[in-house]
Amino acid sequence: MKLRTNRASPFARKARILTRETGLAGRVEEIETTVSPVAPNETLARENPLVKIPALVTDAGELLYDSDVICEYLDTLHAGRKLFPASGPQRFTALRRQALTDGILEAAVLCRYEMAVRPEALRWKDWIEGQKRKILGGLDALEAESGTWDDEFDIGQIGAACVCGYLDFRFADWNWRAGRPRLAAWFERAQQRPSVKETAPPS
Ligand SMILES: N[C@@H](CCC(=O)N[C@@H](CS)C(=O)NCC(=O)O)C(=O)O
Repeated sequence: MKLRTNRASPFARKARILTRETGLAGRVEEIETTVSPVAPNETLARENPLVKIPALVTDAGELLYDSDVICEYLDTLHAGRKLFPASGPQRFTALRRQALTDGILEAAVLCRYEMAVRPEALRWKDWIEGQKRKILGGLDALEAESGTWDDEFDIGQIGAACVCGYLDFRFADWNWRAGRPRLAAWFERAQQRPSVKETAPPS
């Protein structure tokens, strides 16, 4: 299988953590791919018409995107503990957490584009503040739940690790840990996992 990815991408990191947690890493070739919302990438466009990463080409040649679909597909390919709980309340808690962490990441990636890609004269401060409010509200929700996480690590926690890592990588000056001691302590522990360590964004 071929996974289009980028070491800086928090969405691609979800899939990269999942392959390492499930013993699938050897079956997935990671192809470092550059993306920008303002520069075409014809090769990627053939695999994902939305021209975003991650994008997966399966062994059967099927094209899969986005990170949610790729992660759930990969989770069907191993016999170990499932990172998408099969049923019941656990499943929907994990899926809701994935939605929450995806939403935070979407807002954070949009802020990054607004602040680093959009020409300075065209930047819209209120819009950035609006996205930032979603990010901070989402982090507060994670703070409220993360106190009970212990060693639990499913697609919800994978998303949370990608959120914390991306904020450290791109928005360290926002100091997301302030007032969020439980999430900060949980992330310290999560970072000890080889899957999280190996997929850290470039320093
Ligand atoms: N909903 C998508 C979001 C993926 C995404 O936004 N990826 C970013 C990189 S982190 C990207 O490819 N951006 C290029 C663009 O927006 O054109 C997913 O879960 O995979």
